Amino acid sequence: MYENEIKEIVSKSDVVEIYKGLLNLTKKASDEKGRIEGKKKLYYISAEFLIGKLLSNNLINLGLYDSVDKALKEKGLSMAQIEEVENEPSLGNGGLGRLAACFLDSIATLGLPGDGIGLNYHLGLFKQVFDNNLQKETPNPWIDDKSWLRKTNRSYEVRFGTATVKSKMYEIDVTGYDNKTNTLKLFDIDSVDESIVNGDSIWFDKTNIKKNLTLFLYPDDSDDQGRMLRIYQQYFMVSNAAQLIIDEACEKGSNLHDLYDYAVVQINDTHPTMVIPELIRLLTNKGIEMDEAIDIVSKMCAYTNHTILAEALEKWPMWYMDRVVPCLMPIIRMLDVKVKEHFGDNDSLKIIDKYNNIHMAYIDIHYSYSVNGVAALHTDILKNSELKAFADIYPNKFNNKTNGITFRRWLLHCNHELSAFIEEKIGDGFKKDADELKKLENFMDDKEVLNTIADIKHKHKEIFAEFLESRQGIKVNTDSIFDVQVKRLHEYKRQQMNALYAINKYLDIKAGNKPARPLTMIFGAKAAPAYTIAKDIIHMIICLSKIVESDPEVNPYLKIVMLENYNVTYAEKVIPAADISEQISLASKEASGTSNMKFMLNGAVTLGTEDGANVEIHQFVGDDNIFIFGESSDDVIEHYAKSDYSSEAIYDADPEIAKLVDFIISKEMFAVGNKKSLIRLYMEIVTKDWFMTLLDTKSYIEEKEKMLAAYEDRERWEKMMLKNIANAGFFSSDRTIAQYNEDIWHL
Ligand code: 26Q
Repeated sequence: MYENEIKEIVSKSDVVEIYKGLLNLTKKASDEKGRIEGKKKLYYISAEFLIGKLLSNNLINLGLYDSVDKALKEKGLSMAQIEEVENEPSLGNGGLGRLAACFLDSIATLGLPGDGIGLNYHLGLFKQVFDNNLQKETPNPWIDDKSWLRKTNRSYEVRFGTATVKSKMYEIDVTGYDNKTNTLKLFDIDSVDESIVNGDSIWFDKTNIKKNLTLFLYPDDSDDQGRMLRIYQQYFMVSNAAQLIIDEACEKGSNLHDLYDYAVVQINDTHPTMVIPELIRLLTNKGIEMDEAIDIVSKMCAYTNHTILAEALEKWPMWYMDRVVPCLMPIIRMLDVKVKEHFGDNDSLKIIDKYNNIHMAYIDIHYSYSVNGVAALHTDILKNSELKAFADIYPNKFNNKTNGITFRRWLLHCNHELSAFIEEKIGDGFKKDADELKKLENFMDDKEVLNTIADIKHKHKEIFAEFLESRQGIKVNTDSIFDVQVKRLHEYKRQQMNALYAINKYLDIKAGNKPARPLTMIFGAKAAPAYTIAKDIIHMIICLSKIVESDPEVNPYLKIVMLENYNVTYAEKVIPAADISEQISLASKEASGTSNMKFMLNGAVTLGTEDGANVEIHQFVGDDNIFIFGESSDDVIEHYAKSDYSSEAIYDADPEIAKLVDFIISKEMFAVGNKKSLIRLYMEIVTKDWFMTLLDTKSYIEEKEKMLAAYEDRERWEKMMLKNIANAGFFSSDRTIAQYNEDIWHL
């Protein structure tokens, strides 16, 4: 199909023209596939969709990739060169946003009618640059004539307390793999003004809603105005969503009393919570009685929780909401009163607490019909501790949906070689039924298969090395072990513990213990602009990389790399190249993790705690094919309950650990780094260490040493790789989405 068009496009003289030609061809092809239709439709509302570049992904899903690739090769070009032309939209922070993108892919692939609803942030999340070994944030513009956005005529009025705005809806096609098309709908306003941003910073006037409403994703919320803007964005998103849902249902013949037969809303974390009162408000405006409106809305909304960190559970002061969304406040107050009528004046269930804060998650739990966690352990913790009061009154609402990833992007696209080799061995059934990967276990003793898998890994180390060099001018040894930790920077994810390992290795080499094989430690992480300690940790890692780099005694054996502006594109390069997948969060804190699944699928072996979906990965691969260490989640939860953890006690009692922590404020570090930042980090670890780094540091170092030794037993390691790939099937988002549909959406 489209052979002649492809030939003509590829014959153009420059890569930008070829890209644009392929963009238009892809848009046309996805349009010709037709839309996925059905009486009932899913609306997946999310403040974030971290979709990544789309060209290759769409070509794969439309079955055009191989023809394009072949035509390009005939002209001496590669797909990678064309991909370079496309900007990556940065419409998400991390896991939650990327999950939403994987879900859209699987929803379309399974042929389910379901659209994403979000915001068209012009400058996205910030772009990270390193300046003086520190993170600096700059804008990340992505919308130009090479983007996938399509402007529509749909427009709604959204009324805030202070102003009224008129929206414009944009669309991006979501192609299903060998299936029809859904859409991602992104709302925006015409009056947004990118020129209010100060130079190449992310500073802007936060008061002028008409100019800044969809300028950035999650503006800095370290002050009242930033937080208020967040509420403006959230309400703008859900008011558009609610109006769209009602319009589309009416077009299909709904009389609104039966709205739940036409629409189901998945609320992605608490950010879209206001869709509940907004739908109730709109239904009552259309003449439906309040009690019935609440009943209708509760039957159509389902909520996903992505975190158990108290500080990330949104609660907003009532006065913000009074100012920004006054028309919702009578409804929210009434929802609160009804909870009290039912359950009495119970503090742990109240929507509006005694300090007049509104708990967004509690609106979701009381007024939706499903509440789910994102991994088995996470859901258990929600039910048994964090949200126990709710699980007791609504035992049937709670359910688990372990996260998944789309194999189209995270295997077929990012690792063509592995995907093709798997197909050669077990056929192409795994592309639609991921469980078929299990057939690879038949080759566990096939030396040739094991060797080929190792060769593919090496090839991806080379591809990554070339990419890294072109991006950051850094060279890495592709015969070294690639040890990778890429994820948002947060203390609970414990990049600082991995950095303590680096210090340990550095000191060890200095003491004369040369490792059997060089180690390349790769980090990638953005820190929230106002999260000081997170930025201090990035600074520490960059300083360590400089120290190691300039020390000829150490640099043949150890390399530390901090990827600049880690994003989906970088992930697609570094994950297939990884040997070790670092998943070292403090047990009980990582809801699921999804990079753990991507690494596994690409043949990396996990070094992790029993946290999030690591627990399930462990169950699938068995004790011999994963490296587990650290305190259990039960014990961690008990430490918090008893407040009996003291990092200072560990520091005082263990000179080995003290030596590593002290290095943070050594003369070597001060020579390359910022004294204030390093001292602040040192003090934090020694006197606070809220996420118990020092508790697990020893067992972490021991386990990692075991892992490096295991790597030298090549056959054992290759078997571990194969075992991980063969058991990744469960973590396909096609499985996750099938379960959402079976248990929640019923499309
Ligand atoms: C909340 C209040 C105020 C400002 C910002 C926020 C906020 C913003 C983003 C809170 C949370 C997020 C993002 C959370 C997130 O990405 N969670 C991750 O979700 C993944 C998908 O389920 C899981 O795999 C990860 O474990 C979880 O950390």
